This record gives sequence, structure tokens and C-alpha cells, in this order.
Amino acid sequence: MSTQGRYTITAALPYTNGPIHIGHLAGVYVPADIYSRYLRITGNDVAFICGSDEHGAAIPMRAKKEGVSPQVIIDKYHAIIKKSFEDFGISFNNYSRTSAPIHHQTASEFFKKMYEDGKFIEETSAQLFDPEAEQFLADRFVTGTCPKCGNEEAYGDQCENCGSSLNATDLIDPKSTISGAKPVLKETKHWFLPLDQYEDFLREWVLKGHKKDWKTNVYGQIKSWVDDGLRPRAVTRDLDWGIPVPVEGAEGKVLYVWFDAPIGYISSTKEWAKQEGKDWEPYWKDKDTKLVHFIGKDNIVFHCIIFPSMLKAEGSYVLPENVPANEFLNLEGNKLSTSKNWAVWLHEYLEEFPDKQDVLRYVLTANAPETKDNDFTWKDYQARNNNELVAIFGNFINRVVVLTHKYYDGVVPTPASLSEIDEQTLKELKAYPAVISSSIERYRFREASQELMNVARLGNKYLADEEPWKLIKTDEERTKTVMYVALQIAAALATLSEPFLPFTSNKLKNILAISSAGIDTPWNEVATKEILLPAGHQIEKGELLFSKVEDDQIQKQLDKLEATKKMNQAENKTVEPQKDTTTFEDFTKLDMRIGTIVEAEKMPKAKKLLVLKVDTGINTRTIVSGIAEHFTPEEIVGKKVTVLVNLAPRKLRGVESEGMILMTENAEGKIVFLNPDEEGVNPGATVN
Ligand code: B3M
Ligand code: ZN
Repeated sequence: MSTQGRYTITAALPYTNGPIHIGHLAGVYVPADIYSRYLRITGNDVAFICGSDEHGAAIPMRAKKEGVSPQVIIDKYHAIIKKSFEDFGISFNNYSRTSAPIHHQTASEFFKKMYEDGKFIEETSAQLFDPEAEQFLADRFVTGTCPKCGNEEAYGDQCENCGSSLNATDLIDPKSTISGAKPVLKETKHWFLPLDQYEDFLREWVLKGHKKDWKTNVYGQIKSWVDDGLRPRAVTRDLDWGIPVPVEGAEGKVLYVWFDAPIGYISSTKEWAKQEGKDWEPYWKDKDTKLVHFIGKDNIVFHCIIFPSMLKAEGSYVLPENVPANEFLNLEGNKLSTSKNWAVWLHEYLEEFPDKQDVLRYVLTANAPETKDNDFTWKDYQARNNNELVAIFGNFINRVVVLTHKYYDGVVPTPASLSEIDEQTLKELKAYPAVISSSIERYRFREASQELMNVARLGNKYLADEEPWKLIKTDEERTKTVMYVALQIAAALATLSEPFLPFTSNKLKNILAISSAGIDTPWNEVATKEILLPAGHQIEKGELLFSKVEDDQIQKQLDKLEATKKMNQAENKTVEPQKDTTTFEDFTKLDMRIGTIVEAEKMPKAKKLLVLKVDTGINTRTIVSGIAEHFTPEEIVGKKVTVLVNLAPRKLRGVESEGMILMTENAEGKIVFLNPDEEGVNPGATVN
């Protein structure tokens, strides 16, 4: 069981350019909340810290679109997001915002200290500038082809296909996402954090040391970045929205949002400590404090490479103990997307299911994207609610409460001596706290949530085996014992469910009149305390803990998504403008053939790539294609495709690709091949 200590637990600061959805909750906030609640009720000193991330280029961009000032945007979404967190019981000790004066001050001081200690390199360099929008382009506003893997949709700071960390100027064929224009290079001075000087430190800290128990996805990403070699990274930007760079000669420049945002964890801690009359420093500077960052996988580099290097450079801070990053959650088979409105927004969910916060928390935990991307479906939501929360947890509590009232007017009966089954059941019950603790402490929240459900299963099985409703007719004494044992299980559930289902735990404590009688059992005592609910204690009637989700409620949600899909399809009909005229001679230089895919396999460690063997009629050759997210290898073997066969070969992840498969996208964004249906069109047939 956990040792008592001090924990600073951070959850990624959400950008205030939109509301938050189930993906955010599943990936970051619910696991962070379970962990924080658990540590609190097991007697630790916890600062659970978050706040809104209100800088960066996305905010003024959004403001421009809506024709308002950036302040209007951040105020609006800060309020919505903050309320969503409260509504879902995310128990932050403090939820701040990076526009707060305390943050501007903290981030400026952090920068200044590093500046004065000579931790930055000052460099005038050529940066990408959008000549149409007349502004320098932040990394996320440049897309282009990844020089490492060929992914055509890499961002200026990172390729999401191969995970490489990039500089915007590395991209092949860069494009501004603001105007679509081809960016030009323009000189500008910036301050760089020389990450290359931190390689040894990072290697030592993460790769060797004790960090081997980090999640493999996190460890793997860090290792590959460090192995690839790190380069200096600019920590200032040419933007008019953000924290002004606090040194001379930096007019019109602000701190890079990823420099200031993680410092937001520190500012938020300071703000909280001040309110509480505490000293903030031990939470960040005492070497015994455990700092844990909960984030999504797209934030790994910032929390495992850049921020630790900043903390190290500054010199007086502790480093993260762990960064349990999650993978992504999809919705009904498609990527969650704010711009495509493909999401379940938390504030909208609550309009439909006003008393089902815990249901969503539970479903997102039971199906959390802990080790791989996962899919949220409304059918699964309904099944988990109806078959688990209602049929197992709710049903057990309901039977116990109803029978206690029916037989004993709600008073916990006095047991006779316990039978072997009773002893065995209580023994099993008392083993659960340690099991659940161990799962939580290893960040395995899915597993933990299933063990919690097993406690309710234990109770249900006990009642089903002992059948007090029959027993009451023949053996009143024995019935008392059975109900007494069942009530102990109910009381244990009230404690053990708290981190996962805080609203339910609270309701259950009210039903069992635990809090009012001052007989709340702390987590650490569930296993050892002889009596959780004493004989003679009066319980309340109370309401049902869970209720069924009906088919029509689910259908309504599915219809809503279907409508979104239709709308997106209609919008997608915008046709790309025609390219510049080409000559017939140029066209004939392209040698396109019909081919057949004869073999296909996944490229190791590359999510999007398949390595294909294609019979082109000329020969059977290797072609690497970025279609792995759209097809399984099995389903495409035997398919006819159109191949550009005389494309200069190029190496992708060490495999030489000799040609390109021609494809298009359907309205739903799924890749489809250009393949002739015609019988008798055989490999080698030319396309012209
Ligand atoms: N604002 C959230 C994101 O990338 C980003 C996290 C900051 S944590 C310091 O979605
Ligand atoms: Zn790449």
C-alpha cells in the first residue's frame, strides 16, 4: 500500500480555444483524478494542479475567425472548461489560467533566471513567414512532408506518424495552414534552449536510472528522440499574444507557448498555496516530492524532454517521477476532431444525461486508451451502464438496502457466528483494497476499475448463493448474519468506489448513513477494520445509484453523430483548385501501370505504413504506402491498384520503396484505391 508522502500531480492544461470532450476526460483528467483522489484518501499530501492554457497562436487565430478579441475567447472557454471539470468531479486543488498575473510573473522570472545564467543561445535565423497573412508561422501552422518517414501531413514541430520531433524548416513542401501559401524565409532573432546539451542528462535520467517502469509508449518515444539526437529549440516566437519576452531587444516577441504552459503548473501551485496559507516551494523543490504529469501522447516530448531540461537548467526544481501518458480515444471508429465536431462534448453530454457523470467516468476508465488507441461507442456505453453499473453494482446495493429495510426497518442486524462462506467472503473482500491500490499505483486504472466491479460481483454472488429472501422464511437468525455480511461489503464499496465514482460513493455513504454517523472507513482500514458497519446502525432509504440507459437515448446520440457526418461530407465537397497547366510530354513521363498487391505487412513501429509487394507486370517490387490506418494487410492482398512505377525510389524507415500507389479519399476520409473493375485488366497494363 502507498507510503505517505507529498505529491504534485499535474493534468495537461487544456487550450481555451474550444470546449472539452470525452477524449480529454479519458486521456488525462479522469485518470489524474482517480490517482489524486486515491492518494488523498490514503493519507498523502496532494496538490492536484491544472489550469487553462491561454497562449499560443491558436487563440488569436480563433478570435480572428469569430471576429472578437482573444480575451473574449479565453474567457468564454475558460469558464466552460472549468465548469465541465467541476461537473465531472475532477478534484483539482487549483484550476488557474495562464493569463493570470501570477503566471506571467512566474514564467517571466523563470525565463529571466535562465537568461541570466546563460542557458539560452541567441540566434538570428530564417523562419517561415506567410507572405499572404504577413506573419511568422508558428509550428502548428505549417504542414508538409516529414523528412524522416514521408508522411505528408507532418506539423512544423512534430510528425505524428513517426513521432519525430521536427523544426518547421525541415519540412519538405511546407504549406501555411492559415492562407495555404508557400511560406518564405525571413530573418528574425530568437532565444533557443540548446537541448543537445541535455542529452546526457536525459539519457541518465530517463533511459538508465529507475525510469524503466515508465509506460513503454512514453519510454519508447523519449528514447527515440534522444537516440535521434536533439537540437536547440526556439523558446520565443514572433507573435503579439502571449507573455512578452522579458529581456531587452525582444520587442514584439513572446515566450513560446510550450515554454510558458508547463510553468503554468508552478504558477497554479503558487496561487493555490497562497489561498491555503501554505508554502508552495516544497511541492516543487523538496526532493521527496513526487511530481507526476498526466498528459496525452501528443504532449510527451514537451513533458519528457523540454520541460525537464528547463527544470534542470533552472536548477532548483524536482524532476517528474513519472509521466503516465495515454494514447488517444476515438469515437465510433473515427478520430475525435474539434474542427469536424466529431466529439461528445462534456457540456452537451450533461444536457442529455444530467445525473450520469459517474457513468461516463466509469466507461472512459473501463475502456481507457492506456496502452493503445481505443474506441468509444455509444453501444458500449449503454452496455457498461446497464450490464455493469446497474446490473452488478446498483443491483447489489439495492438488494441490500431494500432487504435491510424490509426485514429490520433499516437497522444493521446483529450477526450470529459466521459460517465458512461468510468468513471466506469477508476474507476475499479484505484482499481488494491492496489489489486496487496496486493497480492504481501502477497507473493501471482500467484494471483497477474492473477490480472495483469485482467487489460488487462478490457481493452479488454472495447474495445469490445465500438467498436471504428465501432464508428469511426458514432461518431468521442466519438471515441476519447474511445481511450483516452483505452490509459490510456495501460499506467497503462506499470507500473503494470513491476515486472512480465520487458521486456514487457519496450517495452510497448517504444511503448507509456513514458520514452522518461518523463511521467512514478510510481506504487503508477497509482491509483491517473488523466491523465497517456496526450492528444497530440505522441506514437511510435513499435513491437508486444507477438507472438504465434506454435504446432510444442511444439512438438519439447516434443520430446526432450521423447528422454531423452528413454535414462534414457536404462541406468536404469543396473541390481543390486546378493545378497549373502541364504538358502532354510531362504527362507521358509518368509511367502508371495496373498492379496487384501480392503481399502486405505492417512496417514495424510505424503506425501509418504498410510494406507491400506489388506485381506490376514488369516485376514484383516493394512499395511502402501510408495506408496502415485504413487497411489491414490481410484485406488488401489480391487487390488491383494503379501504380506510378517510375517514381524515383526512396527509402522510408530504411526500406526502399519503388513506386507509389494511386489513391483518393472518400467523403468520410477513408482511403480508396484507384482500381479498375474491368475483367481482364492485368498487371502491367499501362494507364494513359
Ligand atoms: N495545452 C494541450 C494539448 O496539447 C496543451 C497542454 C499544455 S500542458 C503544459 O492538447
Ligand atoms: Zn515522420
